[in-house]
Amino acid sequence: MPANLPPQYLEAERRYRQAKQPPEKIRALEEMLALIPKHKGTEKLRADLKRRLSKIKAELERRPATKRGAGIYVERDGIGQVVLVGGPNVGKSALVRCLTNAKPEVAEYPYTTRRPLPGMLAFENVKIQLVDLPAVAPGLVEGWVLGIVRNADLVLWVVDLGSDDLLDQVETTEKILVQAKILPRGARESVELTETGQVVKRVLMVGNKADLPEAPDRFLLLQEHAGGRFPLLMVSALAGTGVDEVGPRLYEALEVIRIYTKAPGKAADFSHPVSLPRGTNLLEAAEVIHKDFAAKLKYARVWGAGKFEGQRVHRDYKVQEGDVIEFRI
Ligand SMILES: Nc1nc2c(ncn2[C@@H]2O[C@H](COP(=O)(O)OP(=O)(O)OP(=O)(O)O)[C@@H](O)[C@H]2O)c(=O)[nH]1
Ligand SMILES: [Mg+2]
Repeated sequence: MPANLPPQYLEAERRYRQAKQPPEKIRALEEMLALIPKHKGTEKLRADLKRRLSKIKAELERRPATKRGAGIYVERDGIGQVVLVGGPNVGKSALVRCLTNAKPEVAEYPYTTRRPLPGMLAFENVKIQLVDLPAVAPGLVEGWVLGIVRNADLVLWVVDLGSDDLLDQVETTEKILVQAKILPRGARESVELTETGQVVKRVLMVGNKADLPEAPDRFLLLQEHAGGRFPLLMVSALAGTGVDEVGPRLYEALEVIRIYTKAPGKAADFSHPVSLPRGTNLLEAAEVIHKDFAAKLKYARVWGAGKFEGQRVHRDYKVQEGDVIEFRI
C-alpha cells in the first residue's frame, strides 16, 4: 500500500470496513476515491476501489427499493416548500447554509448529507422553505428522498459548474427523477403525463461554484443544454455571487401571489401577506382566510396595482399580486 495516504482517506477506509449496508459501503468508497492522491503510485489501488464500487452499485440496482425511512418527511412552512436536488458534492448544503438560517454540514467528500434539513429563506415580506436533501445518485437514493421531492412545491436543481461531466450529471439526475415518476418542468413547458402515478414538478436550475475559473464556460454549456427548458441561474454559495437572485426567482417559480387584508376604516397590514396560488378568485381567497368568511361573503373592496381604488369586486374576481382587500360580509 502506498504510504502517503491522507488521514481522511484512512478514516473513510475504516468506515468502509465497518459498513454493513451497501449504501454505507458506497459512500465510504466514493469518499476514498475522492480523497486518494491521484498519481502513479495509487493507480492500482484506485482501479481496485472503482471495481469494488461498481460491483456494489450493480448489486444494489438489482435489489428492490428499500422501504427503510418511509416515515421521513418535512412539514411545510412559509409560502412554499423547495427541495434541493442534485448529485453528490454539488453544493446543495452550502446553498442552504448561505440562503437560510439552517446550518447543514458542508464537506469536501460526497454523500455528506444523510437526512433532510429545512431552513427558511427570507424574501421581502415572506419566507420560503428550502429543504436540504441527500444527493441523488443511481442506486443510492433512498425512497424517502424521492417521496419528499414528490411532495414539494418546487425543485431547486443544483448543478456543479466545477465538474467536467456536468451534462452527464444533469442527465443522471433527470433519469432518477423520471424513474420515480417525477417529471421536471420549466416555466413555459407543458409536460404530458403518460403513466399513472406521474407528477409534474416545477424546476429552477442553478449552476453552483461560479467562483471557479472554468465556471463561465461550463455555464454556457449548461445554458445550451438545459437553458431552453428550465429557468437557470449561476451562483456561488461560497463567494455569494448571484445568491440574491435566488429568492426572487423562487418566488416567481412558485407561482403564488400575495394579498393583504384590511378592516373597514383601517390601514392594511403589509407585514402579514396571505399567499395564494395564482388564479385564485375572491371566494377561494376568503375560504383560505376564514371558512365563515367565505360563507357570508357579499363582496369586497380592492385597492391594488394602480387599477383599483376601493372598487367593489365580486366572488369570481381573480385576486392579483399586491391587492389590498376589504372583505364585506
Ligand atoms: N468553489 C466552490 N466550492 C463550493 C461551492 N459550494 C460548495 N462548495 C464546496 O463543494 C463541496 C461540497 O459542498 P456541499 O454543500 O457539502 O455539497 P452537497 O451537494 O451538499 O453534497 P452531499 O451532501 O455530499 O450530497 C464542499 O467542499 C464545499 O465547500 C461554491 O460555490 N464554490
Ligand atoms: Mg449536503
